[in-house]
Amino acid sequence: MLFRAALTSIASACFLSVALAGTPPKAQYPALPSETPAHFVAVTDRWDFEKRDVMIAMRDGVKLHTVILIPKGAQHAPILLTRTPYDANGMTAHGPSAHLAPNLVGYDNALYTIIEGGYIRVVQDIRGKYGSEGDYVMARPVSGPQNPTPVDDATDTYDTIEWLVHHVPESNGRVGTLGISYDGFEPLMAAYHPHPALKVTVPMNPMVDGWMGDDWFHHGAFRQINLPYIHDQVATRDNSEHWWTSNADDYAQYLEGGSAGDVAHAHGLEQIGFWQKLVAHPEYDRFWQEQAIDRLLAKEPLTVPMLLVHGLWDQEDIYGALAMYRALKPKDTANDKVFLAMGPWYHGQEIADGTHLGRIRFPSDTSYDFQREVLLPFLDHYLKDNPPPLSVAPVTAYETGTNTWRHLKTWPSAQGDRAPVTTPLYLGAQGALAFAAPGAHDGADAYVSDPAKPVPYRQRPINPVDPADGFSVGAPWHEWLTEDQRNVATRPDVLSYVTPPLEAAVQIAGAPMVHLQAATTGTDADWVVKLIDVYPDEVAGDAFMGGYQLMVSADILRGRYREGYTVARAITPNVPLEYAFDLPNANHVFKKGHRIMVQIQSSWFPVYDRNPQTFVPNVFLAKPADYQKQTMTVLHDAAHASRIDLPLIAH
Ligand code: PG9
Repeated sequence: MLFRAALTSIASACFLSVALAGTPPKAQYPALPSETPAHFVAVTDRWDFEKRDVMIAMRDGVKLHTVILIPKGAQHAPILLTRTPYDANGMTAHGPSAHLAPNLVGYDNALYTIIEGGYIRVVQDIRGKYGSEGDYVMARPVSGPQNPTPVDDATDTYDTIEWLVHHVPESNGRVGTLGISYDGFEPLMAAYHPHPALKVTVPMNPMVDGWMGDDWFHHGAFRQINLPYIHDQVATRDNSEHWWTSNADDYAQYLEGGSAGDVAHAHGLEQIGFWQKLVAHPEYDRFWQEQAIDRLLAKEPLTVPMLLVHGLWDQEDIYGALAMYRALKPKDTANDKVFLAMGPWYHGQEIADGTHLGRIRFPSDTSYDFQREVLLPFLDHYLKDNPPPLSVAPVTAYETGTNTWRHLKTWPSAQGDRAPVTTPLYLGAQGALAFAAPGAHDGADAYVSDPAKPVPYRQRPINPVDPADGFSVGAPWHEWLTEDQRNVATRPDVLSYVTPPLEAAVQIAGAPMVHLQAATTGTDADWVVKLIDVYPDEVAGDAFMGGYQLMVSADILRGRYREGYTVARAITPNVPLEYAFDLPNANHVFKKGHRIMVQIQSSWFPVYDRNPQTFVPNVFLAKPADYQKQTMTVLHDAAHASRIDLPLIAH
């Protein structure tokens, strides 16, 4: 009893103290002090550079995290600034190494400008990402109708440069901005009401117009392969939430997923502001027009020299650099402000290995050529004290096929007296393709486009693209535009038209223009048109290239935008209509003995979401029953001559 009473009183005392304190009593252990110091001080005196980590206040008080790497002993050094949503710390702490260059991740470590040039390197997290304060808005529009605040990437760049030139005494007060893709959008923003210390911008593969032909849509067809990017980029400040897959083949994954809206819903994208905006703006309305940077900068005075860098096989932003060039060039009357460098590259390859792209081999490292012959001299000229004279041509363009660098005055160019002449190439009967117009009764070809069996953009299985790993886990995502089109050429829903082997080389320089005469049994349709270089059946010394079908230019049009991009209109079924749209620029020579091919299909899956082929107000919200098989007819008689206008250079 006594024992019980004692236990009861101990128990009730314990209960009382737990109830009173609200926490269980601390267990008593012997002390074993932590081995981690409260504040570890890194020893860096042997480093060949100094690293400063600062928070720079913007005009609205928001502070942006900025990493500054200064070569030891630097004096009068120019500053190279990159503003990024991709983690300034991660981009500057590779290695880590006592030497500056090996710390620079990704594109930086390939840049001679930084490794050899004695530049001060600055990388900043844009507002709302990683170490920076503030709110994140995808490619934040400039202050104005789409952004009611007084701050944007242009003002943030201005404020950052203002701080840098007053707080980095090792600098010569001259600043250049450069970056790729999103980081390439930032130098364009820097050029909008620029700071006087900004002396040059280098937008590389920049995102310029997300609707027209860069990351989000191409001519109205949605690039659903970017859903994982949107998810990871916007869900959290530090991209710590990752897109999941449940199928090793992206083709099956998206097919089972339904519409792009259904796939997004399955991953919780309704929570993400940018996704809500995409769903609300499937058309080229004011939302897109007012943030297209080519339109914005075209209205501004042109003061800061700009080197636009473009990849001919850019799988993400194949539109932006040349759209910007077209918009700005008319203002550059002295031809000394807007420069263009164009190489045989995937998105950003100009800073990676440029000896080959997929199966296509080049005789030199084209990226190294660019860095050494174009980028470094360009930056040195505009940024260094006592600069060398400018040795860079207004346009430096790699000509594929002949694999030769061309130094030109403009693009598309008058190469001496060889300016491109618009020359139609006609589809014909029995799969023929010719410079001669078709005869009166040449006819038409038809195929059934079945949304349940869309044409894959690459050979299956298509490993999922993974934004958390640079879009490339096991999947040669970055090479897909150079993949052999024989993979799909024999499908019954792909039409191929081909010339005989060429008796002389055919050269094009510029944007081919599609004029397709076609009909559908449905009320909406996608048209994918691919201009292809067919290699000879055997290629000596390169077995893989025998008969290879290399796309040199290809794109998609969502048929509902046939009459204009601002309003979607249903297609009248069974009526031949013209579908006109431009393809990406090419600078290519189809060599003697090669053949020119055009392929036509109505899906490119899953890069682009499937067109239901029955008109629905918003394709994002299409329901399973909306997806219907339709018969597509491509016409090529005299009254309905389907053609591609080639920018042909006469020989
Ligand atoms: N293509 C990517 C991107 C650019 C701009 C907006 C969104 C995505 C990129 O590589 O950064």
